[in-house]
Amino acid sequence: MATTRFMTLPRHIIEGEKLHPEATGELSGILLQLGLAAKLISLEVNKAGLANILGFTGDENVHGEKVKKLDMFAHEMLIKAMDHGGHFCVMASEEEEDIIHLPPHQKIGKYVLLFDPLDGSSNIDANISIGTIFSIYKRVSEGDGPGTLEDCLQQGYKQEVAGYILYGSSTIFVYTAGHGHGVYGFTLDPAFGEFLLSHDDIKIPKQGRIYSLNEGNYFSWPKGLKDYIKYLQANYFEGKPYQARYVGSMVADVHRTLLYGGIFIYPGDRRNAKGKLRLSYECNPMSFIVEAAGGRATDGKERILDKKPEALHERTPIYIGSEKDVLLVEKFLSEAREAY
Ligand code: P6P
Repeated sequence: MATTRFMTLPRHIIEGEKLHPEATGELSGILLQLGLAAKLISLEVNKAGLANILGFTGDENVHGEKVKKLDMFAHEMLIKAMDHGGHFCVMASEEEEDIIHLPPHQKIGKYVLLFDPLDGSSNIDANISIGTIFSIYKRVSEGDGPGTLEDCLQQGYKQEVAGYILYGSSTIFVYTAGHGHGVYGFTLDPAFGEFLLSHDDIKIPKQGRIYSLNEGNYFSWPKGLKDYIKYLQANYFEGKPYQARYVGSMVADVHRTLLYGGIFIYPGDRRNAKGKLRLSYECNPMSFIVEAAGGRATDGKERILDKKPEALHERTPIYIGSEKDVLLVEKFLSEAREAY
C-alpha cells in the first residue's frame, strides 16, 4: 500500500479532530503523546541487541513472569509520556498489580489509559516482532479527583480510542476511534522520525486462508476447536489449502490477520478455562480495532467488547479476525457434543 507522503500521524489526528466539531482536542493530544512514546520505545527495541538491554532484570512482574529490561523501559516510558498532560485520572498496566495514580501535583483529567507496554516480550531475544497495546476510556467514577478501579473495569465497547504499535520489520502505529471512524496505520520513517500514513482506512477481508493459534496445546483444546482446525486442514479456501501462521506475539498475529484476513485464536482449554490473554488491555483494544475494520471478536460465544471485566488482569479466551471465520469456529464450538 503506497505511503501517503507527508500525511503524518500528527496531521492526520488534527485533521480528524476538525471532522468532529464537538472534539475538545484532548484525544488528539493523547494520541500525539502516544506517538512520541512509540518512537522512543521503537528506538530502544531496535537497538536492544546492542544496548545490553537484553536479559532479565531479575525482577518478576505481577504474574510471576520474568521481566525483561525492555518491558520495564516501555512501561516507564509510557507513564512518563502520559502522566503530565492533564488528560488522565487513572492508568493501568500489565506490569503493575494495581491501578496507577497520577503524581499528586498533576492536573486530573477525564480519560483512563490501559496498556500492555510490551506484549510478546519473551520474543525479544530472538528478534521477533513485539508490540505495545493501548486502550482509552472516559472516566465513569463521580467527581474530578483521582480515578478508581471502576474506571479501569469498563466494557470494551465503551472505548474512545484503541491502538497498538508493532515493532517489526518496520514500526507501525495503528489506531481507531471505533465504528465509523476507520482504522489507520502509520509507518515510522526513521529518516526523519515521523509516522507516515501507510494503511488508510483498513478493512479486514470477510474471510481468509490463515489460521493462527498455538497447536502445541491441541490435546487440551475444546472438542469443537479440534473439529474446526481439522475441517480447515481438510478443505481449501479460494482453491488453495489453508495456512497455519503463528508468531507467538499477539500484536504481530492480529496485525497480520487484520491485513490478510483469517483468524487468530487463544482459546480457553482443559488446563486454563479462561485462556492466557488479558481482557482489558489486550483483547478489548484489539477487538475494538478488528470490529472497526469490519471483523468479529468473541470468546467463542460472547462478544469480547460486551464482557464486563471483574478484575484488572482478568483473562479471556479470544477468537478474533474475519467475520466468516469467527462465525464458523463458533458454529463448531456450539455443535460439539463433548466439551473436550
Ligand atoms: P503461547 C506473548 O507472551 C503473549 O502474551 C501474546 O503476545 C501471545 O499471543 C501469547 O502470549 C503466546 O502464548 O502460550 O502460545 O506462547
